[in-house]
Amino acid sequence: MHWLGHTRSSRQPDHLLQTPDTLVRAPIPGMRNATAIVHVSPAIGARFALYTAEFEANGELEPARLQRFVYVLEGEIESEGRRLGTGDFAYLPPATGAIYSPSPARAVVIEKSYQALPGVAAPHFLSGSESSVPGESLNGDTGLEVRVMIPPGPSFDFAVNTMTYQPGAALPMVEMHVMEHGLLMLAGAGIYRLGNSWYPVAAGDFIWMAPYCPQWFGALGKTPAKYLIYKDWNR
Ligand code: UGY
Ligand code: MN
Repeated sequence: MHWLGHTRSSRQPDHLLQTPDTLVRAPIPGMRNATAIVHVSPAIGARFALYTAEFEANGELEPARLQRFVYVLEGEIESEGRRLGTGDFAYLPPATGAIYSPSPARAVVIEKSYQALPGVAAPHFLSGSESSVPGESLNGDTGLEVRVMIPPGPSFDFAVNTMTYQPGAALPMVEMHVMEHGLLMLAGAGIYRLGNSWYPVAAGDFIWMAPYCPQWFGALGKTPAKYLIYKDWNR
């Protein structure tokens, strides 16, 4: 990468592919002994922000004005009295839940302004472990498993899932939908169609898809491909 200015990263009006060679680290307000890689934010037109928080020992992230979802990529963090290890997640309502890291750790943080629905109660704190969420096959394809981390129902205005593709598995259709996506490749590799381009992608890559961005993925290689995917939901 960076050979004569080459990169797989691409920024288009309806999507962004961000590869590890182009990531820039910078602190954001409310962080101590930590830094952020902001993958997507309203700066590009998204209605949410998604960043990787990289914590040193005794790292801290203060509560945000917005609701948050946190997924631990590596190490251990603490929030609301819970210890979260690799693969664990938590939902934090607006203005709650500082995040601490006793030792170095990395976590995905998603922030979104909560859209209330009349007569529907706002969600409370929750935490869990991605590996204990039962996998559901997508449209009966046993090669493609979805794990839904946020409970369904109108309280939550977004969803965060993982999708695991066995080598050769693919989305059954090119999707075009009103929801936008933030996606972090967690493992494996494949080809992502975004708009009218087809990109090779691999673990560590990030993708943002604007509403109605045509999208399709097929897994390549000898090991499963897995990604974490955010979408606005229920509104
Ligand atoms: O939930 C989704 O919209 C998902 N199937 N999209 C995607 O994987 N690009
Ligand atoms: Mn989709």
